[in-house]
Amino acid sequence: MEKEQPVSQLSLDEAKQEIAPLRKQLTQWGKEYYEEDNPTVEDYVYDRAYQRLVELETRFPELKTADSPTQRVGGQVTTQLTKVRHEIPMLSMGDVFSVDELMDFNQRQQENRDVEVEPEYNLELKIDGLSLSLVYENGKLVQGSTRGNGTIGEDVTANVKTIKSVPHKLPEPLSLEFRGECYMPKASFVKLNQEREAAGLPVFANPRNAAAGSLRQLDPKVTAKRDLATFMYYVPEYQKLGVTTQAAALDRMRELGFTVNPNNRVVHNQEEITAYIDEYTTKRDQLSYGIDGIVEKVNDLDTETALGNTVKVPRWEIAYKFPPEEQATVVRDIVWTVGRTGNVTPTAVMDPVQLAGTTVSRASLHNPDYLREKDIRLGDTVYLHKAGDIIPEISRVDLKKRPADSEEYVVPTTCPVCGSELVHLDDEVALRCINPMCPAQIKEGLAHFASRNAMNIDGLGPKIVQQLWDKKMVRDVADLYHLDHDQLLTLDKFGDKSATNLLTSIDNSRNNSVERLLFGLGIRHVGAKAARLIMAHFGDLDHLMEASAEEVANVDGIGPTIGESVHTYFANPQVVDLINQLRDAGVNFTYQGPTTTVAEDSPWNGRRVVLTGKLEELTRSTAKQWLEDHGAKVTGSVSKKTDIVIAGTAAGSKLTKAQDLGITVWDEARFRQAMQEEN
Ligand code: 1X8
Repeated sequence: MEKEQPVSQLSLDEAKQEIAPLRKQLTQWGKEYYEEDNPTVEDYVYDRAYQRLVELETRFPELKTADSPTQRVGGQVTTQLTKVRHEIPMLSMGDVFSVDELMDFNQRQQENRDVEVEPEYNLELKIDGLSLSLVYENGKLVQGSTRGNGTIGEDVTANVKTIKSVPHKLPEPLSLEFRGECYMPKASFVKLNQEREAAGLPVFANPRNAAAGSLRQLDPKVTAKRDLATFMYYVPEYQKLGVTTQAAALDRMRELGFTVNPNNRVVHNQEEITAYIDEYTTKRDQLSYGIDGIVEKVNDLDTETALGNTVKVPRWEIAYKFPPEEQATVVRDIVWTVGRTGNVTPTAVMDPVQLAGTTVSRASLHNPDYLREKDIRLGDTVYLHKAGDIIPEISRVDLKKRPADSEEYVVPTTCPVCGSELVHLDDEVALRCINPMCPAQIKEGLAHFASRNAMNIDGLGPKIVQQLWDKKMVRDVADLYHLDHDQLLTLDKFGDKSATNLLTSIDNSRNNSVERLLFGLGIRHVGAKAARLIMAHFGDLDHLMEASAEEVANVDGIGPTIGESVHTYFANPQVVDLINQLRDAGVNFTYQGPTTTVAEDSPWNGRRVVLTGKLEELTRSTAKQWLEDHGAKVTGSVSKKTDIVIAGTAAGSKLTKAQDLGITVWDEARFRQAMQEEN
């Protein structure tokens, strides 16, 4: 994103090409943010993309469309709450990402005025919550509503009345609308998520979503149980309050019994603006509520009115958004790994750096397009940030630090494991190894076959699979059923007991209901749930193998993609051969009725995890239970077999050992992110 061409250098055609997918992406993100209270990208990613669209549409007005995200304020309103119309629209603000941009904004604003002197500004904190309108009649609270799309919001009166900081009655008989932000304090957010976790409910991604999810409830009793708070900051009809400045309006609101944030400051020049921004960039982490920037407002309210609004945003106020936390480091290597489906993904390996509380040395580069787009090269100095505050990501390359002899990174054309030609299937961005005999894929496939939601062969994890492969004892899943005791004794650290146990597990798996087998075969797009639906319908594997793509697609809950994929898979003679071998090995092919499976296709299956140090937001037992429910083995000591160490604060020797052994270490936040992804 960082490396995109300046809009000024684009041709109309290039702009056209860029603009459609950009709009689609922004619409999707907007929907997730405004309607589902569930954003999938960080705000600044959205903001930058949005700005890019604004720039494109400004330079090429002919490309503007009525349904562009730039033509909408906020999202569309889709909940079942009663709708309310905002007589005075609730606009969102424009935003800037640097002091320079802020100064440009001020300059342009100044040009819109016929007064020489610069205006006084009132600076306020930008609270990370959702906008709220409170309407009073004769001093009585009669309506609370959300912004919605700016014109139509949602009626949350009953919910708002449960918030302690919202006065039901004012000391004066005013008929007036007040606006502000509804938020959830950081500590309450943490506590709420703990409780939700314990109750097995999905957690909220951040305090803003928690606030939105709590306020936009059909049942006010739910809202009442959540710790919501408000900061009020705006009175559209300020004249009725008898004030002339924004700072005085804040004081008046405080007198009326509203909670008003105490950190506003009236400033007069750039130095004072910069000082305020610097101060709160530092203090931000110490506040008990989240802020994502600073709001600058013209302090004189008549000047505010005179400046007015553009179609979409006010000319008298602007948000300065904090930059994300970043660290510079150097890329030393780009490694490629082959997944079960042949997906070949690059990972950047960098000099370790401290970033938002953890040591980071690897970041996924997702696919070749991403890598090319960012033009990341070996030896490059790059900036790392954490997406969603958790997942390390390279934001950009520092081109000034690029070594003189640097060469464009050449994406491999052959599989790093089997050497066969790599391809892009359909229009996929992913690079794939489509050699069905690729050892990496087969090994991943074997481990998947044995995994908990598939054939559930206890004791057959990736490490054993590796040995079975190296010793040429197993080449496909059918071979597993011909292993004998003596062979297993040759495996590392295998004795009589472990050999017997593994053979018993393998033997037991013959009797599994067939949906486990179908899932275990690792057919593209067929997850545990789809496998269950398909087998419940067809009853046994032979009937399924005779079915057309359409017949499979017609199963309730299944669609054409899976239908096609299943049909293509079974049309392969090598597959038919494998199925016959499994049949001969006595593996059950019939559906035996509903069984319960834990989280579908959980990546935690069979993982060995060690918990160490003090966890702040989760209890040790909740974490352990969750891991076990998702198929992980939680063990007490770190060894080479350990897959992941989850380290809380003050972790000691286990953490050191994990680092020595090069084992993946996660902090609590990273783990919580993973929990969220699974839920
Ligand atoms: C949004 C916000 C504003 C203020 C604080 N926090 C916000 N999230 C403020 O004015 N102090 S103004 C605003 C808006 O969308 N107009």
